[in-house]
Amino acid sequence: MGDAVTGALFEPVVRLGVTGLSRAGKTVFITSLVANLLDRGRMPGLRAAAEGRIVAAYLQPQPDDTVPRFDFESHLAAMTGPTPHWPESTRAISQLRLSLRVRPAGFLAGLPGPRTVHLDIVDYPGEWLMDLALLDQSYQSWAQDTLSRLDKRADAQGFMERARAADPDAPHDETLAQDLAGRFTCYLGRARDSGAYDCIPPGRFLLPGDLEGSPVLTFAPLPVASPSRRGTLHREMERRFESYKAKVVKPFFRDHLSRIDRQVVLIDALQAIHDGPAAVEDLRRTMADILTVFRPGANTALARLLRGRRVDRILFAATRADHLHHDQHPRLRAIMQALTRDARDRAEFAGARTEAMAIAALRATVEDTIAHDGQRLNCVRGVLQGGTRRVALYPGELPEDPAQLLSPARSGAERWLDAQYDVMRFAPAPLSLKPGDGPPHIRLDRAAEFLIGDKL
Ligand SMILES: Nc1nc2c(ncn2[C@@H]2O[C@H](COP(=O)(O)OP(=O)(O)OP(=O)(O)O)[C@@H](O)[C@H]2O)c(=O)[nH]1
Ligand SMILES: [Mg+2]
Repeated sequence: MGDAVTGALFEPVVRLGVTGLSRAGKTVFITSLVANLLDRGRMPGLRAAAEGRIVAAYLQPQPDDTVPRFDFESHLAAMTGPTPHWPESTRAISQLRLSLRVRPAGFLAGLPGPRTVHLDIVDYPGEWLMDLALLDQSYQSWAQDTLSRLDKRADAQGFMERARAADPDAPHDETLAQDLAGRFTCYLGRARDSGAYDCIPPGRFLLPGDLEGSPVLTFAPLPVASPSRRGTLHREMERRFESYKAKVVKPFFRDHLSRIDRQVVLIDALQAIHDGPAAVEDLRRTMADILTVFRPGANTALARLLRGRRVDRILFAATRADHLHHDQHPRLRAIMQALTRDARDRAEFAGARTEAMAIAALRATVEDTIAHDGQRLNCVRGVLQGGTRRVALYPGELPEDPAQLLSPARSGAERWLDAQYDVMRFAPAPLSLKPGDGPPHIRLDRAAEFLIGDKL
């Protein structure tokens, strides 16, 4: 019994959730984090690594047999191979176990030998989190909400016309249901591609995986006012909506989310700032929604699904900080902190530690100073994606006071008053890594310290 107890005590498992909307940088983050935990030369900000207490790190078969393995080796080969490129988009949940042999610190330091800490990293699409809003809604209230939002968007009018023309009380017609669902899905895709940060559920419509074409994904919001009658289009839409909640949304929260201890939410804040005040406002709303997911009120459907389990640290990380000269990093962080604080207030959030950072999981640029119109500009240089030319990027000066962005965003301004922020896509740079060094990054070690440092 002594052994069993020591085993359980000294082989803790930390489940780290990594999420973010599509293209936020989840795959790159996990790949670089794992590579930098295997080779810790660039991780001085992770205390256990700096103190030399991590004696070994190795990948192990993960404990969940039904979740796809995160394809670390291929992603790393893509990013650090002879012709470096970004990894392919990944569209579902995946997982990886990294085990660390750690010499204890502090009052446990007298214990014999190192102990093992298992880090289970789970990559899942942020769109799936947004489905939480559905759990407490009926088909009718979801349809009304969604239609009133879509009504305001020009690019949704194609779908809206069809939805208005359809008679919910007519007998169910599968061709019509498919047509409506198809148009609705197309709209969701367009909204996402145009940078709508405020993403509209159902999240699985855009990332269907092996559910593609199945009835749980073949429904759409219809203008309905009265209870559904048997055999009608309305009744069938309602049934599929309920089925989506029961068979898609609930299992995700119950089987995956409920087991997460630490969470990082990756956010392409620079893109949102480039897109303007409305995008920044969407982002702030989304962050509050995300916090609600991790700390649900006691009597909600989610709290029952999670059975009391709660995430205790959440990091909001602005990715691609390598697109800014380091003299602007504190400003990007201040903006993220202000957004996080706001989201916390909105979500009436208490209990877990939250932190905001500006990071780059894989640094693709170098810093430079150029002369422009008699001024010296601090910029970054890199090779543009799909090209071979090295270019300099001066994305514009972020304000020192985050309120200069957040206030216009909140008050519904259409564009920034006197500023403009550029974005570019850089390709990963060819690397020649010293033995013991992982890929170059910005503050990935700090992110790791916040997320798992206390467990090592
Ligand atoms: N410069 C730079 N670009 C990055 C970094 N991380 C991600 N990117 C860019 O962001 C894109 C998306 O990164 P991924 O890691 O594939 O994003 P994801 O969240 O896994 O995307 P999906 O799998 O499609 O949901 C990459 O193709 C890069 O262009 C980074 O640290 N630095
Ligand atoms: Mg991915």
